[in-house]
Amino acid sequence: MLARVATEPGALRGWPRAAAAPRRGLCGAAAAAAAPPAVPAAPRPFGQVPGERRPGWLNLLRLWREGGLSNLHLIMARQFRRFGPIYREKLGVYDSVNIISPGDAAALFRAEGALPERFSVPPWVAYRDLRNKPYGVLLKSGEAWRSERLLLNKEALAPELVPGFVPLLSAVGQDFVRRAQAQARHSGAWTGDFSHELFRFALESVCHVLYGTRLGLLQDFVQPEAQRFIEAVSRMFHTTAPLLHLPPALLRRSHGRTWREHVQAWDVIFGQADRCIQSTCRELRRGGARGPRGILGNLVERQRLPLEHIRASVTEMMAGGVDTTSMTLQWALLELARAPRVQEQLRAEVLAAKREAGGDRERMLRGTRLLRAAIKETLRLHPVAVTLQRYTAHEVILQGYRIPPGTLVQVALFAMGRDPAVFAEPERFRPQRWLCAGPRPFLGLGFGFGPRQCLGRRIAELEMQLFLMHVLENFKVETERGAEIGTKFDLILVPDRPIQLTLRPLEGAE
Ligand code: 2DC
Repeated sequence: MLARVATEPGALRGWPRAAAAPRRGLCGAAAAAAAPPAVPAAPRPFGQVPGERRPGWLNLLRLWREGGLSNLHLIMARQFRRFGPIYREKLGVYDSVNIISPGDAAALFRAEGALPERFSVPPWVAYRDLRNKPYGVLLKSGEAWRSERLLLNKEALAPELVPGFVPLLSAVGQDFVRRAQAQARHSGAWTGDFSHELFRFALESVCHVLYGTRLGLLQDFVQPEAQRFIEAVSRMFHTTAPLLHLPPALLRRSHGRTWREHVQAWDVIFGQADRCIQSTCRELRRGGARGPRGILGNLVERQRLPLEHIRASVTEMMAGGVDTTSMTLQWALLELARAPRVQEQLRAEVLAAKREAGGDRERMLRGTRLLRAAIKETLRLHPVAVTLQRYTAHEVILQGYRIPPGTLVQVALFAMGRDPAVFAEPERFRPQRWLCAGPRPFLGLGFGFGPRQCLGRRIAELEMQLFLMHVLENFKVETERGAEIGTKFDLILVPDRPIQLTLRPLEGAE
């Protein structure tokens, strides 16, 4: 029942849109919500923000009963229909204000201060406390966060890094194509559930950039440790969700099964990342400057960050780079298979760019705007993160309510992406909507915003662009019509059932 509600066109319409002046939107869409809400004469007090004033544990219990949290994104969409574009809710020990309009997101990010803080996933913090491990940049806060983040930006996010990343990521994309071609040789096409292939592709990609070496995960034989790592990351996400709203102090002392599994999953993740980090460091000491150095090598060489801290953040990047890009690519392939015309347009763009750039991948990237828009469009419909969160640094007015400093505010990314007041025909996959002239403020928030946005963004974007480029040059992507695929909250948002896809070699492709 829930699954239907949120996908229905117009399902999110109909709340009192107080004072939202219609504005120019995305390709003519009436993006009323993008307008900053006109502030009423006197802002209303925080206490009047709509919502259920029930104890947090009661809300949590209800959420559990309605599908064990895996419908969190749909339940949020329903709360917006019930309460309007802002509501307050206490889940477990965490009290938050939820917003859905891009104008409010803009106001929130203006109030994030110089040291922005997001909700810092309590089970992840509790694991590090339990094992006495330093936090990586994802979990750090304050000045410690800022200085480390600035150093990491230089090695992972800065635009100057693109020329170095492109060959590393393109090589992995090419290997995927080679593997797919070999698979297709038997029966003319390669059909199946690609999630495992894409997990391996994603891990291979992120490791190439981090360590400068190849693991060889796109061959028939996959090392069991790599496979174990992949499974551990999924298990880590899966076991985070049910622990998310419990107090950390309780977690650490808990003997529950989910917590035990969570700890074991992190142990595997850290163990495997440590092996990769150590062997890279050994190579470095041997002066092994063969081939590219990788992010880890550069961080160690620069010596501005203690090794312990480098390890913590590199481990986060390695774990963060598996399910995120692979799931997004899976959604992208599904959307392309369902929209053959869009797929043809993208292919035409890629092939034209290839002729123009003579196969220079970096130049090709500059000539493929629609391809980049297709990734944005995929993340609009299928964001990895259900919400973006910030603790306000000073008072901010949202929908005419005074939100005091220190409040946890969440931008409901999933609900926003499907809100017809923000995106015309939200259920349609239409990358073109991103290519129109005019400002599109706070609409493409798939990687977050500002100094606290996703550190892996550059890697993820290039990895996905290059992957889709290689695939579109060589294969037609198809899927069987039939069962609609829904979304499930598993800490990150993932498909609720396996997706069957076919890669059919194009005539004349090498
Ligand atoms: C989960 O209510 C739902 O990129 C919570 O690569 C709020 C929340 C807070 C932080 C979000 C998390 C949600 C989803 C997963 C995110 C995470 C921040 C970073 C993380 C979005 C929305 C992710 C997947 C990282 C994970 C890196 C990790 C493996 C070390």
